[in-house]
Amino acid sequence: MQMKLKATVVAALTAAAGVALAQDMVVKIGHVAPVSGPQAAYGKDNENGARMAVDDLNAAGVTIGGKKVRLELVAEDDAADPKQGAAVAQKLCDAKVNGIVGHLNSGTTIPASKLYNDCGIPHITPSATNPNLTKPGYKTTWRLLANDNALGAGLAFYAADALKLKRIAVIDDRTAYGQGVADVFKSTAKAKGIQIVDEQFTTDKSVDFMSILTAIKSKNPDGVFFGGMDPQAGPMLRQMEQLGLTNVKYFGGDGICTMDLIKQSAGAKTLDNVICAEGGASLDKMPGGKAWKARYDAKYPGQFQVYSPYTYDAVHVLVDAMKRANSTDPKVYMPKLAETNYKGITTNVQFESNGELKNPAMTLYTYKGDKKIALN
Ligand code: ABU
Repeated sequence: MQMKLKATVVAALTAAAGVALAQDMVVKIGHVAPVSGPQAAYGKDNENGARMAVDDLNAAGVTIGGKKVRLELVAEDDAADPKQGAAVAQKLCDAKVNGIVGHLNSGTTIPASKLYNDCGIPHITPSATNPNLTKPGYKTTWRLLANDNALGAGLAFYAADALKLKRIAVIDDRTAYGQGVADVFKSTAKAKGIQIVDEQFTTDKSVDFMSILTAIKSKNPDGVFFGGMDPQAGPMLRQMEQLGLTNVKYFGGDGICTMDLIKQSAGAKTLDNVICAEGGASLDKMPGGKAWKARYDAKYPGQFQVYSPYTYDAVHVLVDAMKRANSTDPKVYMPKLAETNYKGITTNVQFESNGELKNPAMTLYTYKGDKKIALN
């Protein structure tokens, strides 16, 4: 009899807990990055950061407008392809997610930003750095790091003022990011008196650069700038070593400034010639960087690349705006994003009126052996 009563009480409590869970409002956070193809390591790192934020927020408990909410990550793969990026963006619009973190690449984020504007859902990119992203003035577009105007110019200043280089060849992968950052580097370098001795082009799928590097070698440069990502930069560094371009500095933006570059360059000594720039503070200088990285490494061993701290903050920035608006409805909480003043792990996040981050930091890095080292 007592056993039966006990079972009834347990069933009632379980049912009550079930009802309580069912009553939690679900808030869907979309996330888009390439988690397949050559750039999958970046995409997984981004997705990990967003998932960690969702897990942390759910564990802490989130209440919006007096209601307990449960966050759910809707993770999509755009394979770094602009067409797939647009298809996935439309899918997230149709699913009426409450906010979006992404995309990773400028080439996918720029076309997707129009779709998000049309469907009225805000997106925060943690990594797309082409300045054109914020030019249309969409109220739905936000960026959490410095753009390529800062990165390209910062690298050119370093080449001219710190390294006193005179002859630089420029290569880009013809993507929105690669071409954009290379253009800023070129114009700033020329203004600083550096001669651009050659310009070559490749793609974000190529791995053989022997012919363009041979052409560049004949121009006797003291530096090479590459606008592109690490699946190209790694093999390019190996091939530069094979061609004897071992005393040539190698510049690139945040796209090459990854932990995977160490693996991709497979022991090439030319890795030590790399100078790359990221549009934020180094982990050591981020307000919560070191402690956060230790937690990330415990949860996702060996997967850290570069942008996961920004996807982590992006989820929090969206939820912070929802909390201040007492609403998860994008129409209602969107104006609150403009008033963001959020102490994140990357920085104290505030936005300019065009969606760019206020006062972004920039860090230059080099590599020594298998270590990535901040120069400032
Ligand atoms: N910022 C470099 C990688 C992402 C992009 O802008 O395409």
